[in-house]
Amino acid sequence: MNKKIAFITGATAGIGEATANLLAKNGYNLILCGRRAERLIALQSQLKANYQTESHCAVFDIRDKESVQTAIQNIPEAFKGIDVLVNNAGLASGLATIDKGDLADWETMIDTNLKGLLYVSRQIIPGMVERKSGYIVNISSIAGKEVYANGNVYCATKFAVDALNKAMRIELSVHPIRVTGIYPGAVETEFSIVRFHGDETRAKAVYEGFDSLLASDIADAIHYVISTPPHVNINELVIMPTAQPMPGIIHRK
Ligand code: NDP
Ligand code: 8X3
Repeated sequence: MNKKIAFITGATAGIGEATANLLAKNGYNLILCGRRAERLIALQSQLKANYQTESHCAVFDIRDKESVQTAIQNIPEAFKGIDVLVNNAGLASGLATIDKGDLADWETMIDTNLKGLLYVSRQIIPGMVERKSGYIVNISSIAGKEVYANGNVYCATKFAVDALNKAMRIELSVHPIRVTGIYPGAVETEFSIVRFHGDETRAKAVYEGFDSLLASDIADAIHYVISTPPHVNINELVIMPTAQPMPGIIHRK
């Protein structure tokens, strides 16, 4: 197998799923990760039929460090030489002022967006260091650059991803491993359904009256950065809908 291998967390939906499709189309073999096994298996068959992609489904919860370790250690030999890690899995849970926030929501976001990203990275980076090659794409958010009202803990986790993105680049460029942070504004995915705990009506309203970003826009950016020549490192890409110049301002029709 001489195709490059990309490991994508959160491949069952949204940005991760769109990225899996685009990278498969562009000749990558894939390790597809998420908790919803049936979605990963369906995606695996679809990518095989459409692009002859070989993929391995790794079903695990990134919050559970033992599961992360076991799933990554059990990757079949043919997929172990990971070229690209896309740290995408993440979520917002709730939208409330800091005096009213739900502690369980806070813990879910911290455990997923920050600790989960660390658990996965800690398992994969040593192999990249050993092979002296690799590309890491960290999906932060515009919420990792600007704080908005009621975003408090979600923003804090995405600022943390920004810090880790910089830290990885400082520490890993010597190997040489390249590291890019991507900071999207509003992308219509399952994100708001998850944020509002399954309230689809409230989620739909977030994207009404303007053209939000599409998951495929972020997949295009990921494909672009990992396709640059080895002497180029795109440090960061902040990508916003034209109608959302900053968090909190959306020009609705
Ligand atoms: P989706 O809800 O559509 O997808 C989220 C993905 O993350 C799913 O595949 C989900 O898989 C996975 N995931 C969530 N929690 C876990 C977990 N504990 N273990 C393993 N996988 C998990 O949202 P998006 O595609 O929009 O979000 C992707 C990333 O982009 C997130 O980090 C998000 O913060 C970020 N982002 C999103 C923006 C947006 O407006 N949509 C804007 C800026 C950044 P499963 O449930 O099957 O485990
Ligand atoms: C998601 C972007 O602005 O909806 O990370 O929080 S925002």
